[in-house]
Amino acid sequence: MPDSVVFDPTPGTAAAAGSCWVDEIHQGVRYGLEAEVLVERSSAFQRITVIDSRTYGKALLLDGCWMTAERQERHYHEPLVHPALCAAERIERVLVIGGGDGGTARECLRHPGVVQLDMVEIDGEVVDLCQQHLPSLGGGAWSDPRFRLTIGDGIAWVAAAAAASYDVVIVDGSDPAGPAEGLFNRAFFEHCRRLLRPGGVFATQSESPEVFRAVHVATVRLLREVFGHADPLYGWVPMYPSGWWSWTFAATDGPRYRQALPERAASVADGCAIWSPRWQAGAFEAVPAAIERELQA
Ligand code: SPD
Repeated sequence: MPDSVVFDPTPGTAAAAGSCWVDEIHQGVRYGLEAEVLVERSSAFQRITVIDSRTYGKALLLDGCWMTAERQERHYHEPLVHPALCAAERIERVLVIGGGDGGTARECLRHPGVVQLDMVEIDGEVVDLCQQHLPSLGGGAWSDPRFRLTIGDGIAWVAAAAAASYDVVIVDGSDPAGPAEGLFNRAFFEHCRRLLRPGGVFATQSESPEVFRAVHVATVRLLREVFGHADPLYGWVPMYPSGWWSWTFAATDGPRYRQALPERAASVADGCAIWSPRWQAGAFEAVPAAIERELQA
């Protein structure tokens, strides 16, 4: 064991030969990775970019915004999935809207109590490219007999689905522009609530409290109106703008998602890199003071 820590302060500069800087840019700030671009194409819905980055492995951008990367994705998928799956009254039937890279489905299917997982992703090209270039994201989910993939419109799916037909509804969309815009409004959230059985839990990614603060606060407020309560959970996805991220949870019968059921938690915790019941407890408490005031106003 060395007697002192070693820190290399050499700043990075130009990208290495064959690589370039790939950035998501917001309001005068760039969030970038050094990478080689593998795929750049437009689907019927959006521009899809797949890169091989020096630090985080293969990664996906949609319309120029970071979605996921092989060595970052657990920071995002574990906090989205496990507070919901460890708390719902039952978890037999799970619905995932979006989630085309497969990471959310993979984490859900680690719970042995899940009998059927419906995933509705609007862009089949995202699924194909992730299966081809980022296969570890979905892992065994793509061939799991409990998994049913529909390429279609998640908004239409929730509007058409029968009331009380799911135990957990998870929204893993991109930012509220383009194809994901309709995943952040009252009508959509009301349908999600309608689909839940008693004791059911809803979860959605709810953007950065720093870079997308207005969207974040509006999402939590709207969910509180629709469900009567909702709570944001704060964590980090270092590749996303500011690195600071949030997920918001609601349930049919009160904030049951704040407390992980010990047996469910025990069945997944050892395989997690970020989530644990202790991490979750702190993350629900870590509401920035100014946002807490804003949410109470
Ligand atoms: N700005 C990034 C928002 C991304 C939300 N979804 C990411 C997809 C990962 N499954």
